[in-house]
Amino acid sequence: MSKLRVGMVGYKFMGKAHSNAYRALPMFFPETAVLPEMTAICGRDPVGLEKARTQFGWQSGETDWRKLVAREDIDLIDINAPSDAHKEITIAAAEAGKHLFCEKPLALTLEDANEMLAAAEKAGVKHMVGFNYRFAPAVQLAKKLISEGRIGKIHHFRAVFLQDWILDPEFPLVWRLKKEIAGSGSHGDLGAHLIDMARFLVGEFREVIGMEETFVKERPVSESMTGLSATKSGADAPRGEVTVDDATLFLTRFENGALGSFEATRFAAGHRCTNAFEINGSKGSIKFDFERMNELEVYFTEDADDVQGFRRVLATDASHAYMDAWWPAGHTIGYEHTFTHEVHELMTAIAEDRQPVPNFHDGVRCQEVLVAVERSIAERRWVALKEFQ
Ligand code: SOE
Repeated sequence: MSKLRVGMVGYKFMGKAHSNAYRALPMFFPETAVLPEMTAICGRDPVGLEKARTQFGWQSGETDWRKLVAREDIDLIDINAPSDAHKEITIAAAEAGKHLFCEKPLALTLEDANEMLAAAEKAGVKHMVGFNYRFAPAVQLAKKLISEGRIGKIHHFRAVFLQDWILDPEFPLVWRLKKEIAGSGSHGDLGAHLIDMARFLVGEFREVIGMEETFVKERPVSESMTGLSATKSGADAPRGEVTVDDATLFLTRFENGALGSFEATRFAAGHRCTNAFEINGSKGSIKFDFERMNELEVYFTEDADDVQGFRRVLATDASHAYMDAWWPAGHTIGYEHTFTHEVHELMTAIAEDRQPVPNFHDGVRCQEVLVAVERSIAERRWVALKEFQ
């Protein structure tokens, strides 16, 4: 069994998710042609880094990503540090001949995303972008039903990504609320997943029009966050400006004529992680909600009249993507499994000498839609994707 030596930058929320995936892969997908070796983890704070290194099971640690990238005993660099770090690390890693796995959104700007893709292609390395929700078995089932024509021609794609973790105006000004670090707010963080899902299931976007709002314009300053929580600052803490959107909504017309609507917000009280879509076709419909990620609701117009209606399919049978590697039918899986499947695709693609999917091309396409929506909001008009291609 050959091994691929991984060096990972970042050790918080995504670092934990990726580490867990690398650890689970040999146990549940032992037949994967290339398996990861958790060679080195990298982060700036030596104390936090060492804690993560031992907890997650990495062999060594580096506090400077440049040293990590220069190491000869590393084949792939996994970048899950905040978005403003993606470009520099990715390009340096590509130039050092390392394969790349980068979290979404790929970059702060479309120009940066294109540069990252160009660097990866020039270096001839494999590149993957972290749109993990594609890898939920129920989503894979939706893709299969669509590809087999079982819901016919698609008319509508309706998607929402709803969270509420910054509803409290006293929630601190963490990095995800700063444009220079995150690129955008709900739009790039949550909307990017919806855009990728739409491209995966429906196809390319033709034109978009959007609107956005920043409901809380200033927040108490805070240094760090873990997952989606941060320590609240005192009442007299200095305030800083929120420079990203709290919510972004947009409409699209797809190249294939389908219509789409999208809503990404962190102000949907009661919604912790409602990443949901509905697709309506000429022969049926599909509904998915990540909070019930093992299920897919399907409706087929061809069902007999007396049993017409949505049915709930539990996508946990061995016939469903990835499920034969886990548990007997009916034993559900969770968020972390999407990352294991993602890393399975990454390792398999490298072993097969092909680009993983989704890769930096998908990251760039997603970035084009993000930017098109931003331009449409700034200029209050429909924007064609052709303007960027
Ligand atoms: C935070 O909003 C977040 O963790 C995103 O950054 C992830 O990409 C998404 O999967 C869930 O929400």
